[in-house]
Amino acid sequence: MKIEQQRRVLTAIPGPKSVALQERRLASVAAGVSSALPVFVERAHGAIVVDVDGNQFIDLGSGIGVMTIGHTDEAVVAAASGQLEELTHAMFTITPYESYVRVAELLAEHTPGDWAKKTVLLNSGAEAVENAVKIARHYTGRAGVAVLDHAYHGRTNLTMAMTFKAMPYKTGFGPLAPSVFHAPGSYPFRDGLSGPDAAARTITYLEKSIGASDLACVVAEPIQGEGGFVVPAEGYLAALQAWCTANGVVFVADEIQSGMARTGRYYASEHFGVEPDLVLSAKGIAGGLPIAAVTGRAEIMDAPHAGGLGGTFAGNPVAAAAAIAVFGEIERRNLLAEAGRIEGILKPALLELQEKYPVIGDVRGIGAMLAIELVHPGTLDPNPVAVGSITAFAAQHGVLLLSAGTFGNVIRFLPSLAISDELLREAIGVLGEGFAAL
Ligand code: PLZ
Repeated sequence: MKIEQQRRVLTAIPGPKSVALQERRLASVAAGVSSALPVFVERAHGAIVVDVDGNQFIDLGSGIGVMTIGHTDEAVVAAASGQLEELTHAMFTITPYESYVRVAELLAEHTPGDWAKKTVLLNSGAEAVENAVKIARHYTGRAGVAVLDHAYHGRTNLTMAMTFKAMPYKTGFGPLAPSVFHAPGSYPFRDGLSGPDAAARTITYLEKSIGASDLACVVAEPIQGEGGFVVPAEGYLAALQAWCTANGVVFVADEIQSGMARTGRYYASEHFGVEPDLVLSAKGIAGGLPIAAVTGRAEIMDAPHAGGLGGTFAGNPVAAAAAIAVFGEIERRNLLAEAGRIEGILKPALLELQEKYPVIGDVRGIGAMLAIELVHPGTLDPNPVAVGSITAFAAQHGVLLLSAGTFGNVIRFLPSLAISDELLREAIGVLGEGFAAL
């Protein structure tokens, strides 16, 4: 291992070099780009991130679920560096190359559904969402796009409109794209509804407020990411998909955060018995290189005319080589099983903390996508202040923890599947100290 897999706090957090860099950053980087923690990172490997002052953090966020197979994974680094020397760019829509095709084949193989599939590659998650909507509109000849409350789909004009939370994503950035409708979803901890009841509520909204004949697609995250790792009640997604199928509405699963082995299956949809028409991948697909995809039923994907989809850097050869390496490593190291190992350690520990600290209202998630929702004890009132205290405590003690949630009151755990039991237990220890210090 290039970096010892060990937590090490040498300076105050942030350390002096980070503080100096932060000054330069404030003078040169737009204020709208903020950082959760003003600690400048220098290197990373496996589950450890090293900052410019030499502090080593246990990374429980993985850059929001991107470094799923671990930082600077050897196979990914070798594939990407090798590719850099062979061909850095060609633009697939001018002259194609094999790696793009191979990524499409791998996605067809590993996304849910046993039917003919096709793929378009893009640069970012938001771009994948945009393209899914373009494809669904072309296929159906309809304009309406339905999303769920608490959803996050991106920061571009269309995806900003599809995202639920105004602040910080939408406030002041309008006008927003039209024909986007926000339907109530399923949030068992807060709405207390069963899957069928929550689905009935969503479907009533879709039928009465939009009308199926004007609806091109329903876009849903099988487990909501930014919204707070909200796991829908049992049966919810399947009922929603059945309604889509019955009404000629394209069902799109935004698996940008929940996909690529994070939950112990390639795609979280599999846990819910759902086979979406279109599946979106990004984040963890290429070990940190920017690439994203829309994959789905061939007849839907083939609806747009030749030349209708593309982009300069979309499906870049270096990122595609990295993606092929990620698929290879998931198989070779049987990483799907690692998500279960992580859940087996982390979830019981979180439930134990919940028994001790009633500020933890809910423990939820699947595999290496787990979360706790903090409340004022005995109520559902969100407690974002406690989240701030815990994440700050963790950072001071060498653990990177991310928050989430519409109310900012969720702590999410997205460790790399490469994290050892030891490191995970050590991070849990720090978390426990954080709660004791609250
Ligand atoms: N869909 C489900 O989670 C990205 C955004 C962080 P991009 N989520 C993290 C931030 O503050 O910008 C995301 C997601 C889901 C779409 C996206 C968008 O992916 O690659 O950030 O465009």
